[in-house]
Amino acid sequence: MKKFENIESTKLISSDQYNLLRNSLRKLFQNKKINKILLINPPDGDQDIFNFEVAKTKRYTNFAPYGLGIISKHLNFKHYETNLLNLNDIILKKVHSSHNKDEFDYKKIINDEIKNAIDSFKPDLIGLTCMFSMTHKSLKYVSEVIKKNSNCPVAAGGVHISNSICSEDMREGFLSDLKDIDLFFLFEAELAFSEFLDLSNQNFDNIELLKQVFIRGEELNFLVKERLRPEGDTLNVIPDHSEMGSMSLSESGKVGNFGWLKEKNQNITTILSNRGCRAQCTFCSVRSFNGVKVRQRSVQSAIDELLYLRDKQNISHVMWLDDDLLYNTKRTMELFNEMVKQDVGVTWDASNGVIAASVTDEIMSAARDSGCIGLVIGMESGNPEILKSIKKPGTVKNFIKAADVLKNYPEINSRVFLMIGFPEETFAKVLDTINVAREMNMDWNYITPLQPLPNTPIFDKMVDDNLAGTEGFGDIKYFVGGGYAKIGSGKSNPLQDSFETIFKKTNLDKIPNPDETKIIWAFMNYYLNFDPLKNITNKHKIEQNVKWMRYVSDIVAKNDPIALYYKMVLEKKYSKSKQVNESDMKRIDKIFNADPQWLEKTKSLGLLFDKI
Ligand code: B12
Ligand code: SF4
Repeated sequence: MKKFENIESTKLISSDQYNLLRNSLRKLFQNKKINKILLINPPDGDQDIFNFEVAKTKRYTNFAPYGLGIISKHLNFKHYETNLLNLNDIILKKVHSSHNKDEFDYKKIINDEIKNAIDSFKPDLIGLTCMFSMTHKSLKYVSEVIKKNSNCPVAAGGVHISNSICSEDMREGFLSDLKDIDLFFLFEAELAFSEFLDLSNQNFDNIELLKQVFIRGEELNFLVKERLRPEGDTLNVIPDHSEMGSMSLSESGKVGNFGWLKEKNQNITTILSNRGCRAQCTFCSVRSFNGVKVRQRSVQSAIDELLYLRDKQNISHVMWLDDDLLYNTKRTMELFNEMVKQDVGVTWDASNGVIAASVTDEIMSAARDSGCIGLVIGMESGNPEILKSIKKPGTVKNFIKAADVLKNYPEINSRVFLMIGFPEETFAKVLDTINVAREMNMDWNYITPLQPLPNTPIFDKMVDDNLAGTEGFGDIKYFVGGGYAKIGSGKSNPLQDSFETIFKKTNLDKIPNPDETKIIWAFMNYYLNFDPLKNITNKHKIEQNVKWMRYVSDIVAKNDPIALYYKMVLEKKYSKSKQVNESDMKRIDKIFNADPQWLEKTKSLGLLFDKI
């Protein structure tokens, strides 16, 4: 790869470098005026991981491309013309309008949509977004199709772009894999990008203002790290939700973790209030991406966006995108109280996780009154040593206290994020997590094996210790979260393994290997999530969990008798009927006939269908 210059600021470079950089940019832009910018959101998953049947069940994520929406608005302020092509939404909508798989051609849809958008809009520059490493291959494909159809410069931005360019271990492989992208914007780039376009329209006469960008140069590549962070009023921008397609996203995919709580045909989208997080967990890239300190948007501008979503976009539920929604008690109370005062009437969830120490009675009471129906606490581990080593903001005491507070708000479906598989985590330490989670007794536990992600301290350390490789980042498929997950895909369900004795037959001071981690996952999923469902008595909890189990059993894991068993148990409690549903009994016979191993498994767990 070409040598590259890592420069803090263009103000600090030599005149030779300055000229090299300017000439490279002039060559790329050919003195052409930039006015029209086509912004593209690639599908979350490429063709190889896209599964038509899963898409039909609406389990794939279909989030508003909020970052592109914000960028678009900033460009419009400066009179640039923009057009937003949401390929993720388009591909999911095409699945729903196709009668069968043969009618659906993933690549043709992408090729045609990109070609049509370029032919009709005639952009001067194309901007791509990419948030997840999992989307890398999809981004690559989209960039190749663009280059076949257009000669204009192509820029990309988003968390995955930023993290890969900033990671010394990843950068080279990343850049040689994405040859059709000319410019890479780092961090939150609405200001840096619009400044860049202004500079290009002045033929780069003056490049002192270049910020947070990687440029493929003729002789040298340049990485300018200096940031132009959005602060104050710049944060109070309401993106154009009709451009992002907010009104119909949840018709064809999943928006957040709590959509199953809402009635069908209600529109859900996302909204952003705070940027950044007060913490710096070692497995998370938020600190390096957003920088230190939490920046907050004005309460009124967030309320205005909610009212616009309700009145003009027919939205009845939103998911906050924030990393640290409850940061600053005074501001949080003001936001929730104003939502009540201004009669917003839109329900909300915090799928992304909140910090346990902020879950107080005062906050949760205001949260419930303002429409909160679901939230997740970020806990990860119940072992104090692990919590310290991953720099998690919270102690076991905090987590248990937060869970106690949430017991007073049964209307809110309250969940927790747990992680397993930290490099120094023994069986005994995992047991600590299990015991704390049991004590907390939350509505559901999201259990995720550690996935070291680029540009995080844990990733860098694991690479140094030879515990993680730097190749294959394009192959990352997350273990849970979203329909691209491996669990519940039907083929090999770890719940079928004999997980019950995993902690009994092992030396607890040993660190589990990857196969054992999978079995631990099954143990935790069963004993923390399914098993406690039979003891629920609170009416809100029964109602929520009937809906949840219907979603899990009827949509996510149709051939899993464990989910079906608990759905039947809860439905019986809910309807107070003595009978179980006939069609469910037929379903279970079918599952056992197809796979007799399941009959043994459910029997060994004491799940007796004829005794429900
Ligand atoms: C909201 C969120 C979610 C939401 C939904 C995300 C969505 N698709 O909208 C939920 C809760 C579902 C979620 C789930 C997960 N998430 Co998440 N999530 C976030 C979070 C907190 C905020 C993202 C966001 O919307 N920010 C606000 C918008 C405005 O910012 P933006 O899109 O980044 O856009 C800005 C810039 O990137 C840039 N930009 C973007 N595009 C472009 C394009 C151009 C041309 C330019 C110039 C600039 C530019 O400018 C924009 C404006 O400032 C980030 C952390 C973070 N702070 O980024 C993690 C983050 C993205 N998530 C992460 C992870 C790991 C996950 C999960 C895998 C967790 C799990 N194990 O289940 C799942 C996977 C979901 C899936 N697809 O299967 C990681 C991703 C790391 C990676 N390399 O892949 C992050 C970075 C957090 C972390 N742990 O480090 N997540
Ligand atoms: S609390 Fe959440 S968002 Fe904040 S650093 Fe930790 S994992 Fe990242």
